[in-house]
Amino acid sequence: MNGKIAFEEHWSIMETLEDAHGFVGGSSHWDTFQRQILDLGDIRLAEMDKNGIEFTIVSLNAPAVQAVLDTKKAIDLARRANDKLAELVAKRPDRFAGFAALPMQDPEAAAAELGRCIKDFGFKGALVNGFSQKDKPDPSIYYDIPAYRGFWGEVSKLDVPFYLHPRGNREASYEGHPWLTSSPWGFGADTALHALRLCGSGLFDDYPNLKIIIGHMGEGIPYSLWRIDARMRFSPRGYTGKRYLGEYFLENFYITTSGNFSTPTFQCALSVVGIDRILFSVDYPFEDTNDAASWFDSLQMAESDKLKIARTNAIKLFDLKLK
Ligand code: GRE
Ligand code: ZN
Repeated sequence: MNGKIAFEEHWSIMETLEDAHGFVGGSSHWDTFQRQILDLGDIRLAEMDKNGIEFTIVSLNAPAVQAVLDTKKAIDLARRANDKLAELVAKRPDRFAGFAALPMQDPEAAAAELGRCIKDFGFKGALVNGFSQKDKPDPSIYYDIPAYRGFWGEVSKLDVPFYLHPRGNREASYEGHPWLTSSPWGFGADTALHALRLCGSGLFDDYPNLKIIIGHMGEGIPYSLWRIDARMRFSPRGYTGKRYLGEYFLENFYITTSGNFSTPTFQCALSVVGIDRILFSVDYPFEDTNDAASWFDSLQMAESDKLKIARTNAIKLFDLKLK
């Protein structure tokens, strides 16, 4: 299918490149990977063209800004990365747009940076790599806490989507099994936890128009949603949302197919969130664009539904002006 839109697609500056190294196996693969992730031109466009992807919203790699302990440095890094991304996407506005990287260590600075990127660069929203570290590696800062309500107020005012993207975490219970901390498990587990914390904090009662995107077919939440609400009747301790958690998930979240090209998983996610809230993405260059696109293209479903997932849902969500 042509005309697809993808938006969990990563790019890196030299300064954040090393953050990806540990996740990319083998030195020959690393050579190719570096070329792919640093490029915002011919290499990426050729992959998009081969796989029917018309438009990509590009974001900085993970964890990048979220792992910079010095807040001033985090603010500066986000600003420089966003400036550079703006310059590059402006060369091909017909094919690329940007998501803002945000210095979440300082909620006010993060809100200001988002506003700048939307107003000055026409970025389509933000992509943030999970919790932030500030001053010292511990504790992890999640954005449901009261210090972030003002930030969310600004996101709500700007009315742009916020992509909650994974990063590695450091659960004590993962000790001795470092593979558990990253993309096979920990990325998704921590992102799901973060999403549930947002739902349970009353955030969406305060700002009902917030639009949060999570990747990897919903990071496991669609599969668990029924049980979460079912068990919450008996264990609601500390839950401050006014409504059932599932209602927030179904009204305030969108999910993408990034990095999870499994048909049974897709069927589950689709039947839980519905055709308007599931959208195509790849997770380039951590994933192979052809794996994502050929899997998606081969799905047996009505073409009109496929077009929503591949394209029209994204046009609506990001208010894209594609011809
Ligand atoms: C990602 O950014 O999506 C990612 C990483 C590292 C490994 C896998 C992955 O940053 O999907
Ligand atoms: Zn990703």
